[in-house]
Amino acid sequence: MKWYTEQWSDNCKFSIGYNEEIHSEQSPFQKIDFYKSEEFGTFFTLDGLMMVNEKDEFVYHDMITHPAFATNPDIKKVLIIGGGDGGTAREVLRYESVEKVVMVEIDELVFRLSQKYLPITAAGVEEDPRMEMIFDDGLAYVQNAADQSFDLILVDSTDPISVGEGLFTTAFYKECYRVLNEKGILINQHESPYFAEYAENMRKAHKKIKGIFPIASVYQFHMPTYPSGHWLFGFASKALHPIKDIQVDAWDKFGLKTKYYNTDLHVGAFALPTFVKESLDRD
Ligand code: AAT
Repeated sequence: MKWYTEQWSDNCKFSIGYNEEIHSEQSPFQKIDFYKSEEFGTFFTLDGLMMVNEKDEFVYHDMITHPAFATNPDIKKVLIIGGGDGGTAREVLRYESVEKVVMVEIDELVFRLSQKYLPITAAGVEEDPRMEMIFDDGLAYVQNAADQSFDLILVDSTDPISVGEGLFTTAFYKECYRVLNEKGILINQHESPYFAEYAENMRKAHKKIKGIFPIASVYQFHMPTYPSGHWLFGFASKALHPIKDIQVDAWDKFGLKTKYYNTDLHVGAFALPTFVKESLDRD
């Protein structure tokens, strides 16, 4: 067996045994590698970092999508930034009430290779008539988008290195605020509280968003293949509070079967461990 290894910190590595590397290509933006493994099924990495695998993708894609819809069941227009594997779009498109989804992914090759090797996330997404796919930089897209044009923005991005860096800036979060309508919600990549480098990125993102949105919280979930397995999304909003405004009955009425998310877990996910709260509150 061969081993894929990711450096989680200076002194900690995570490895997955794989049977076969099925694709390796340098796109204009990043190095893309697809592998086949027993434990996690097919998975792919960007610049050597785990993005998606068949075994735990449901955790991530449930958690990036459903908390916003349970807080505002009237969401109709959604902007996805990144998300090239299609998994986030797949979950959003399960809501028949959604009228329009714009997905802005910088690297078309990630989507094309996911269509070929990861149908679990990418199949059917492009064919949905509500989808508009744009292959461009997410920051450039929001800079040119009209005021108040979306109900929800989901930032399904890589970490704040290389092409993903612009999606962790104050300028980007400000543009998100502007293009969201008065009940708008922003869900963004919020990294991990555990290893120092990731925790620093978590803290910086929270500080920036807190200065822009009146409601800015963070929620957690268990993602076995991301560094430390303890991962976070940010929930920022112009008006709606993820706990006070949750609409349990309305969400149940959608009748969606989910494998990770439920509305009890929604409430629990916003209850953060003390070390995470202290880290987020530190200036
Ligand atoms: N659904 C979980 C998969 C991802 S992949 C993140 C995607 O963001 C990649 O396809 C990448 O090409 C895209 N991306 C990066 N920067 C930009 C940008 N500036 N504009 C648009 N798309 C971008 C998330 C994995 C999270 C990993 C956490 N460790």
